[in-house]
Amino acid sequence: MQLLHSPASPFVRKARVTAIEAGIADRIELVDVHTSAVATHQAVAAANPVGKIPALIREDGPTLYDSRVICRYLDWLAGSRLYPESRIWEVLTLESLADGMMDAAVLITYERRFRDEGKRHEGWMQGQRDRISRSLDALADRWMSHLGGPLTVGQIAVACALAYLDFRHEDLDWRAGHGALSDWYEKFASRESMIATRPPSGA
Ligand SMILES: N[C@@H](CCC(=O)N[C@@H](CS)C(=O)NCC(=O)O)C(=O)O
Repeated sequence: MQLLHSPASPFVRKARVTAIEAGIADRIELVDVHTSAVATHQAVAAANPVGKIPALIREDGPTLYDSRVICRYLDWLAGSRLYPESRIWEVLTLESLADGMMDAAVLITYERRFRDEGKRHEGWMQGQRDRISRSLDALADRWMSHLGGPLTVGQIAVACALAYLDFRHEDLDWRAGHGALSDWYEKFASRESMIATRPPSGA
C-alpha cells in the first residue's frame, strides 16, 4: 500500500501513528508529495478528487480517503481494536473533535502562508482560534477519562492535533489552563509511534 504523505500534515501523522500502533506500518510505503489548495499535486488529485492527503492507494481495492476512513481500515486490517465496539461512538466523536481542531489549525496555517499580512481576515482567523479553544476546553472538561483509558484512534487523533499546535501555532499557548491535558500529552508524545512520526523542524 502507498500512503500519500507529507511530514508536516497532522492528518497523515494520525494515519501513520495508527499504522504503527496497529503493527502494520511495514506494509505501507510513504510517497512524499507537496500539495496545497493553490497547487494540488497531480498524484493527490488522481488519488483523491478532493485533493487532500492522506490517501491510501491499495493494490487490492479502491484508494481510501480521508484519514478517518484510512485509520478505520488499518485497524480492521490489523485486527488491532483501536476502535473498540463497546465505546465506538465515543471514539468516533473524539476523533471527529480532534480532526476539527486540526482543520481549524491547518486553515490558519494556510491563511498565514497564502495571504499577505494586510489581506488576512482577522475575524475569520479568530473564529478558527475560537474553535480550537472551545475544543481544548471540551477535552479538559469531558474527555480526560477516555484519554486515560486503553489506546484508541480518538487518543491518537487528539495527540496529533496537539502536536500540530506545538509545531505550527506555539503562539496559541494551548497548555495554558489545560494542565491535565498537557500532562496526558507529554506522556503520549513519548510513545515510539509519536517519536517516529515527528515532523522535521524545517517542514
Ligand atoms: N478531512 C481530511 C483533511 C485532510 C487535510 O486537510 N489535509 C491537508 C494537509 S494537512 C491537505 O491535504 N491540504 C491540501 C489542500 O487543502 O489542498 C482528512 O481527515 O484526511
